[in-house]
Amino acid sequence: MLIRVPDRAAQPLASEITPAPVYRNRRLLLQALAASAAVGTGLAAHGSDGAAALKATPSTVPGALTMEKPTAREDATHYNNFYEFGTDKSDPARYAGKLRTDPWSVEIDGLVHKPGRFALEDLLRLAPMEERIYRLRCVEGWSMVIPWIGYSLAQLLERVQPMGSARFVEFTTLADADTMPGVRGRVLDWPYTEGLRLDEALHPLALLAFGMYGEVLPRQNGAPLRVVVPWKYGFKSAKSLVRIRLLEQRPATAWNKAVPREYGFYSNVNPAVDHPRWSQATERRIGEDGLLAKRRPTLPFNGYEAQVGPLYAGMDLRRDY
Ligand SMILES: Nc1nc2c(c(=O)[nH]1)N[C@H]1C(S)=C(S)[C@@H](COP(=O)(O)O)O[C@H]1N2
Ligand SMILES: [Mo]
Repeated sequence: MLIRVPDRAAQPLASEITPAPVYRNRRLLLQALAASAAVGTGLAAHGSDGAAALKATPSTVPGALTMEKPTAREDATHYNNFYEFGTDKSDPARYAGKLRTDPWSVEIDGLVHKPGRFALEDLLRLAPMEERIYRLRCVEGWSMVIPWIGYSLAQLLERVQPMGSARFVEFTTLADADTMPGVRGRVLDWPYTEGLRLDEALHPLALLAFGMYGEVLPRQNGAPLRVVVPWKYGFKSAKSLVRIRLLEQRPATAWNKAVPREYGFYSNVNPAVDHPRWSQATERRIGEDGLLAKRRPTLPFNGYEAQVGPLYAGMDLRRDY
């Protein structure tokens, strides 16, 4: 097992597990120094609960390291959408503790030459772990900046060798009524599924994430592995993945099935196309609220247009929302 709960005394210093890009401005450097001082006094770095550290090196993928200040870990782990655990933002942190993430495996099938069931241990070793600091924009109008750890989804997809006929990728996530109270209700048609066009899934920014903030993913954020597609609304980034299937036809996706008029298949972040019930022009950054905090403008493709814009050349993004 690569992931095990480490002996507290053997935990690395925050300076070893907090990658260099996080130090890029003075304010962050001071925070990091405070965190390493906390280790010296026996308190856990990151204010976290002793989760296993996950080493990573800063990503060299263009666009992968936003310079924006990361959201506080406490906010990113206590303000979540993970409807399998309930619809309240605090439900995932409250109820996800029961999720069993060991053993875990992911079935990869459909139009691939090398289908199979991949154990988490093998997925953790498949490619070097990179830190990527991505903006995450929820379709509800809020955003965060999260330092993820993982590698490009393309590295896994290339391993299974998609057939020439494969055009789409479907993601299926865990639906376990015993440990996930939300799955007993009917908010969505479980299991949660999502999908991407194959060329989107192969874009180097599409991330298969195993960790965040220097540690393995907390359960409420999609342990033990999830997708993160930073240029799309957050619901495209499926948590707690159990199956990846390559298809010729576009797969059905959970939110599109539930409310097709509101949630399209593409769901690229687009300030020019409003949700039928609210504007998408601006967003609230979590942790920066308060009466005087200004909403910030939402950027096309969530700020990743330079990297991913060419994927959509010639498309009408009002029709293909
Ligand atoms: N399986 C599953 N994945 C999911 C969701 C969910 O309800 N179930 N919610 C999505 C939504 S709406 C968002 S905004 C992001 C939130 O990720 P975070 O809690 O790690 O910030 O997860 C996405 N992935
Ligand atoms: Mo979301």
